[in-house]
Amino acid sequence: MAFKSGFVAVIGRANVGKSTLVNALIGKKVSIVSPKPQTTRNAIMGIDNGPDYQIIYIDTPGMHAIKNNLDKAMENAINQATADVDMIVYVLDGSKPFLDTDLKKLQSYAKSKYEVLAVVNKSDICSYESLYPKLAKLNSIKGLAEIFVVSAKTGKDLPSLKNAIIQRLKDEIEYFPRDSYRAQDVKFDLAELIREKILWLLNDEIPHGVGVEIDSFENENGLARISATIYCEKQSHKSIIIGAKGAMLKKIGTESRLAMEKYLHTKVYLDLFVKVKLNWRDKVKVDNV
Ligand SMILES: Nc1nc2c(ncn2[C@@H]2O[C@H](COP(=O)(O)OP(=O)(O)OP(=O)(O)O)[C@@H](O)[C@H]2O)c(=O)[nH]1
Ligand SMILES: [Mg+2]
Repeated sequence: MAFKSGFVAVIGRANVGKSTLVNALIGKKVSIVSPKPQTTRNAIMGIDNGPDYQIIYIDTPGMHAIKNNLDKAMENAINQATADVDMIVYVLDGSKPFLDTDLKKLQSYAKSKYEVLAVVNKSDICSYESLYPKLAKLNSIKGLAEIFVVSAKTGKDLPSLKNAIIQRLKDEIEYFPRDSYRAQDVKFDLAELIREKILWLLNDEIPHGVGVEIDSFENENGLARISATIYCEKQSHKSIIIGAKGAMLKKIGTESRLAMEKYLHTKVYLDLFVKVKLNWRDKVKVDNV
């Protein structure tokens, strides 16, 4: 087969497993994952280089109601990500009821210029009896290219999804070097690694009010020196992030450092600070609103 390539946007509601799916399809971790909705905030590109193909996946933030500038920026990221792709992989959570808003969105994408693959994820935690009526709903949508039932977590039926994507690639351009699987810069990744730990270690609404910035990053002689600031919205959040006698911040720091060492393949020296920045989610710059 001649070389083929193309762009695939992965979209769907928050927490359905889009990032898990992208990581599984590529076989490498390109996007952070957590049990909390709205984990992904930017469009993240992950590249799958096969012997005769290159698939560029764009993992997007989950669709949700817009409350602040960060939400607007996230919606923009979805719109920009889908503007110029060849295919849309629309992910649904098979273990939850399908909402009308999902079906309407799917319908409108299916009518548009895009090739749309509907992917029902989390098949490992749902029975076929419960899936059957949901699949019937999807089947009634005209214009869907194909429907898949998969588990991003166990990898079940991912090869057939991947195959369907490969079959639909049309371009012949090598968009990225064949040895790369990421398109973001290192500082972005490092900040995301810290944010992921915060999502896992802290409960409820605090993580969503948290942003991470890398203040400095030097990588010399097998040692990376990284300084980062965690921004939160309230003094009470700051206290929780720091924890009793600094225990939580220490834990976030240690776990982030270990993840960074794995990612950078060097020893890491990490300095972490916590600052209160009121309404930082409203101060996010929103491009092209
Ligand atoms: N059981 C099961 N859990 C899954 C599967 N795929 C993802 N998950 C879990 O679902 C949760 C959300 O996964 P993510 O990949 O972060 O979901 P997302 O759609 O990217 O979420 P946002 O970025 O917030 O929109 C995590 O706890 C995952 O481990 C699956 O196939 N089976
Ligand atoms: Mg995600």
